[in-house]
Amino acid sequence: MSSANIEDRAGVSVDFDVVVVGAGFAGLYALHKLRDQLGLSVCVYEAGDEVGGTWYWNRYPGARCDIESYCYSYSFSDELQQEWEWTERFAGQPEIRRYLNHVADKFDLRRDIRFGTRVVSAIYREERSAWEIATDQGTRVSAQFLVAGTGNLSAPKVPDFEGLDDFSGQVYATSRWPREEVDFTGQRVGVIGTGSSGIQVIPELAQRAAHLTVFQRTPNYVTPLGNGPMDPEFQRYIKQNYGTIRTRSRQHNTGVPYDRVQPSALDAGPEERRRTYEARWREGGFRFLKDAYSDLMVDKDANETAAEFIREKIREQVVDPAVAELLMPYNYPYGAKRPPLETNYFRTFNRDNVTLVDLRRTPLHGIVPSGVETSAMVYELDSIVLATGFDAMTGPLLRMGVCGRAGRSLAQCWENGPRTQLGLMVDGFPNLFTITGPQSPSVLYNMPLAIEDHVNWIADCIRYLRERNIKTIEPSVESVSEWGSHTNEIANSTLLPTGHSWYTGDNIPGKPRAFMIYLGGAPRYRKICDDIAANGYEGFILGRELTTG
Ligand code: N01
Repeated sequence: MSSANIEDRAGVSVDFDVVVVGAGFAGLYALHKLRDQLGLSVCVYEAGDEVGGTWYWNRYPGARCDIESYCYSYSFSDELQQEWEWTERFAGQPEIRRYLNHVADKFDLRRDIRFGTRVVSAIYREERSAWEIATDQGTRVSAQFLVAGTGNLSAPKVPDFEGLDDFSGQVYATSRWPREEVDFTGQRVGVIGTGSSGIQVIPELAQRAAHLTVFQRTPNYVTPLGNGPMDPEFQRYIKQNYGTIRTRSRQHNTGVPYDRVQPSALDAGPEERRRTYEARWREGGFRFLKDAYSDLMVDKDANETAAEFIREKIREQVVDPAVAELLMPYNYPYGAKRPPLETNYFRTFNRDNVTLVDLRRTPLHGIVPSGVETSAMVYELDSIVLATGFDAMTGPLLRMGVCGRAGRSLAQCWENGPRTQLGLMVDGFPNLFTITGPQSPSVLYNMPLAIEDHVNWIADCIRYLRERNIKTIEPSVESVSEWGSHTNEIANSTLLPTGHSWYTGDNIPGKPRAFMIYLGGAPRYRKICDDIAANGYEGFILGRELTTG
């Protein structure tokens, strides 16, 4: 079916095979795969004005990826990976946005994307076995399949600072940065939040503002990114060996071709351990976390060796010992909050125009017209930058107004935390697929590869259904419960659930606590997904008896 007549101007509904939500890495590949390889009619709704998803919205100074770009990119087209030249080891947001625009052009994707259009409700109509999707532009369409490419970190946490609206200066959020360049010259700027976004934006703003005040609640274990220009020789090597590199990446839990991890930090003597940590520290990326010792995330003592090494490095970089002490994380294991990677972060606190405020000692009371008020004083500011994070994993899906069978909302279904089969589907929500949904490896894998794996699985599933004239698929209640138990069991055998962050939902007041990422590793996960498909979608209910409207 051609996708030329997506909807008419009078807003009359027209059916699609598939509606995809989001035009980031996930939505773009889903559109290409489902439209161009399966021949389905596909309509994509995207709230932003351009493609890019997370790389469209998070355009704050310093935003860049922290998995090497030659890995943090699509693998589905060898032509694409051969023709695209990365200029830096870890591409900045503008370059990634250019890359995604290039992908959209190359595969002629824009014609089936409705930009500036947010999905506000998606209701499953049982009598038609179809989804009815409504947007904020007043359109209503129906589709047999609904594919959420809404991302894991796309719903900003709504800050609950008292008095924020009364602030007389400007407020910016890293997650919704303005398109126009913001000139901070001569300004007193405050940044609230020292997660990955704060850690990237702080060194940049320190160079632009007259004075920068950083409001830190929890210090982070931060290791160097190790960015630099892409070496042309290395780029040539990658292109010649891309097939092998992608295979090796997919065999690794993190989706990168790391291969030097050693079994235990505790088996190594102090000198050998130091040498290993030093080497991984210098190499950058996630090598320190993922390519040093494999027991860092399961053994507290092993973890503490890495944690203490990082604290020593903070002491080395920060001149004022009192400031260094404030920047040191102590009361949770390394990696139990998502560790940020830095470029010049700690050294920024050596600048005369930067002040660190410890919100644990002097809690933030609220925002007043002239600035930020803590229990100690008011910090007078011209601009406030919120780097306060996201309602992660479940937030983007719950904000879409999804209702499944019998009018049951996704919010009701997930009131005690996400319930899914494989992080891909939800019981009671037929034909709804969630790309990198909660309880899949998602954010602890390499996202473009995680997305490709999921989209390929979804495409195979739809092809299977179509070939057999099956109208609906949904997981059984039992399979969902089993997947939840399996996911929790693995998570609880690690140190990760002991942290308090968006991994667990702790960053959002009132959100049910649940560890939302599958930690069994992407290779094992992929095999489970493949086996389920090979066994005729074992654990899923296939609705032969239903007919589309
Ligand atoms: O958000 P965060 P983020 N009062 O939740 C603080 C990805 N990412 O946007 O830790 C005071 O990590 C909060 O303090 P605390 C990456 O996966 C990737 O930075 O809750 N402070 C914390 O310091 C990352 O993990 C890249 O005590 C408050 C900060 O705000 C994820 O996105 C770049 C507060 C929030 O940190 C999220 O990162 C950027 C309050 N009321 C992001 N509320 C790459 O490099 C929150 N905070 C690829």
